[in-house]
Amino acid sequence: MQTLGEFIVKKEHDFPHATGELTALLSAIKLGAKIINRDINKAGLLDILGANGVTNAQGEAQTKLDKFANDALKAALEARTEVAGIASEEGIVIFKGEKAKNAKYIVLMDPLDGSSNIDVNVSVGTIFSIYRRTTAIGLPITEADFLQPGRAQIAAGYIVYGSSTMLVYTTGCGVHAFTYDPSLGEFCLSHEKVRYPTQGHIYSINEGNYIKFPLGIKEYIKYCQQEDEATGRPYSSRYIGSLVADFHRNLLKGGIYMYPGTASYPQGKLRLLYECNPMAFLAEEAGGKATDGTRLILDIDPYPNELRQDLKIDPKKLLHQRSPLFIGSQSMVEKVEQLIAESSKNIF
Ligand code: P6P
Repeated sequence: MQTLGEFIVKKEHDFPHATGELTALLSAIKLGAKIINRDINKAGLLDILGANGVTNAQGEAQTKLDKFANDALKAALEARTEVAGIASEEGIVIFKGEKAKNAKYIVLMDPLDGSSNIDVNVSVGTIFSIYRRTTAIGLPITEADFLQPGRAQIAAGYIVYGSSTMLVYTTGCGVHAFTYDPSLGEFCLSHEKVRYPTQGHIYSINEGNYIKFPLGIKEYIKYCQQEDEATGRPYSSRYIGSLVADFHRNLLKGGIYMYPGTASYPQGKLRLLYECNPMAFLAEEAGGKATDGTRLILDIDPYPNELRQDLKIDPKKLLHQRSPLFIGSQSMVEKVEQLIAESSKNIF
């Protein structure tokens, strides 16, 4: 039985900064996760379900648990000396005081992804993404510190609140999974160095949007449904409507999750910075792949020079930019990329 803290100390060479700092960062996230887990499990008994009458930065109805989860993680991270600020769909919070001015790291997060599923008792998740600040130590960070390409992440992970609660993270040296043991109040190592199975047989996409999908996506869905013994097709369609839960199942069993651009969401629905990037870091570290259909997610620059030069651009608005997402087993992602490329040549 190895706890998350013991594992980090044992793997101290894995974290290129300092084990103590990663331990402190992840223990703050662990604390937030335990609080969220406790209240999700009793959600039906507490006055904590449903909307709270507030809309978030993009006009989406915020649920009571979204706010609760955001506040729990914010408090846990703000209490640490390692964190200079956080960002989520609720916006950017630059922590105040000398401690924050000298803190090395920033954290982006989706405190409760898929929260609308809680009312119907379906798995949900917390996603986190950790970077070093770009502003010099000793100065307050700015919004631009949160607009780094995913390739610059130093750690990322998620907590999935399902039949068991699991924390899955990477620091760039493999993906490791820990299962929460409520009797100990600890996350214990259950899967070390998780890797995608070479071939996956599961595809996850909201086929209700089929009519609005680009041609290449329609062709890939048909490809998944064809009979072909050599490639184990037809694949199984599994879509929970909760990115973390779909990603976690596909990571362990092999598969692909897709959220393409649609008429309702031309750039896809998922947020590049606090959903796509952390999941893409995990996917690549587990031998998988994550693209927007043509570019690797981790190579997308959220704040390119042409925007930095344009003083009319408010960096805060770029925090919530969306991206199409194709993520999972490498061979499956490459197949959909191939069909997207071929269909784009056949427009006329
Ligand atoms: P749709 C949840 O709102 C989420 O961000 C992801 O967790 C999930 O995969 C997706 O949106 C579901 O979106 O449009 O299929 O309901």
